[in-house]
Formats: sequence, C-alpha cells, structure tokens
Amino acid sequence: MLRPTKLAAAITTAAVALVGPALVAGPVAQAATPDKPHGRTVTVDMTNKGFTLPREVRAGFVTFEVSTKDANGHDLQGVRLHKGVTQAQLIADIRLAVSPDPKTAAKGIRQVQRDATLVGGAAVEPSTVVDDTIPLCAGTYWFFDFGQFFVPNAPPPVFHRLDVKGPFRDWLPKVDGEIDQVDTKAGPRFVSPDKLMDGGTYLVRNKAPEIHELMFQRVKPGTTNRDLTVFLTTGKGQNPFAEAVSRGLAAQSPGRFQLLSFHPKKGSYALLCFIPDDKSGIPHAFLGMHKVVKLT
Ligand SMILES: [Cu+2]
Repeated sequence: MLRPTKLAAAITTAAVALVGPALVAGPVAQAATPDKPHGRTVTVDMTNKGFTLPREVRAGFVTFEVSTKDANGHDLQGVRLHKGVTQAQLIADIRLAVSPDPKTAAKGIRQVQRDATLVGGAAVEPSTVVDDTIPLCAGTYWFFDFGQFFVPNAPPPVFHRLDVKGPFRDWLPKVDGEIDQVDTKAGPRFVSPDKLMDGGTYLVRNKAPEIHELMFQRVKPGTTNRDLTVFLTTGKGQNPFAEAVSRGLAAQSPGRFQLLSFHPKKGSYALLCFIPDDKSGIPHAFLGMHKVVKLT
C-alpha cells in the first residue's frame, strides 16, 4: 500500500503545487490476529495489514512502543468518542478534515474537535521505534491507523477498542524538556528548546485551543526557519527537506499531553503540524507552525 506523505497531502490542501503525490488505492486493512491482554506498556507493530492492541490496560501513563517495517509509515491515532457519537460519525468528520478543499477541511476539523477527544499516538516509519506515553483515565478508547484516510477509495481504518480500567495512580515520568503547541497572534506555533537530546523524553503539551500534532522531518543542514516559511508559503527556493518521511506524535486535543522518546538519525529537523486550521482549513505548518531544531 502506498500513501502520500502528510506533507504531500497538506501541500495539496494548501493548494501549493509543489509536488504531485502519486495516489494508489491500497488493500483493505484488517487486523491479522485477535487482540491480546497486556500491562501498562503496549507494543504496537504497524503493518499494511493492520495492527493489534490488548483489550485492556490499567489507568495511568500508558507507553505505546510503536514501530513499523513499512517504508511509507503508519500513524497510530487514539481517540475517545464523546457521548452519543458513533465511529461512523467520527470517520465522516475525519474524511472532511482531510479534504483538499480548505473550507471543507476547516468544517471537518471543527466536527472532529466537537465529537471526540484526541489523545495522541505515534507516527512511525522504519528508522526508529517511537515511544509515546499517554495519560489515560478509565474509559473506552479507540485506536486506528490515521494514514488509511489518505489512501483514495480505501475503506475506513479498523478501530481497535482499548478499555482503560481502575483509578489513575501514577506519577509523571522524569522528562528532559518540553515542547508546547501554542496559539499566538501570528498563528499556531511550537515552543521548544533549539536542541533536543536523541533518546531524551519530552513532554509535549497542547496549550492551544485547536488540535495539533508533532512531526519530525529531517531538513538539509543549514536550513533556517525562514527557509521553511518561504518554501511552505510560496513554493519558491530549494526544497529544504532531506527526506520524504516523518515520525513523531499524532494529534492531540486542547489540554492534552504526551511524552515522546525516540532515536531517529541525529541532525537538523523541522517540527511540523499538518492539522488544518479550524477557520481557514490551511494546515498549520503553512501558517507558521514549523520550527527547526537540532537533535544531538
Ligand atoms: Cu497544529
């Protein structure tokens, strides 16, 4: 199964003709084996055929160790449906949110925010396992491969149920730094250290009133934030990206947080968010939600 990169999809949404994503319909994604029980660490191997999850975990900081062997990557996304909302409704919302038409995308992302709480997850490609630790209180959660939405004419992804049980008795793990998703007068932004430690644990907080994600895509050495702004908003200048794939943390609703730990290749990366703006429908990266950091 091929899927366009999020960047390619977002560029289409932004109506900036930088790349022509090759769209190929994929096979039906199905879970290969039944889901099995587990503790508070969950290993998830994402494949083109799907993935498995335990049926339940104890409440607290649940670590998802997510990996894939598929070059095009996968996006594990966790949600909690709001009262009375069906899976079909959320799927319809997301289909609007990933529309290349900005007005439709804006409507879709507003409906997603209304209908579900996005608790995050991990975007993966083969170069590194992504450890994503999510605070989960008791309740019913659903996890699916968000990448499936970018495959034209593909059926909706399989939703895996995860029941979280018991009281939340846990301590925030030690962290090496913080990455915040914030709103400013100029638009949505990342606030983070300029240097991040490879293998460090980072607290990623959504302090903004909109849904955000956190992708890491390697950029060519010497690339500045200004270079990214020019390329993303005008399509002019050299392509600053040194790779076509990205990895990081999936979308989280306002007020949520996750902990990220991973081991990608060291070097310069752009932090990126391609969630559409809830008013204009333009993906946040094109509104300035990008930041160059060094992973050392
Ligand atoms: Cu965003």
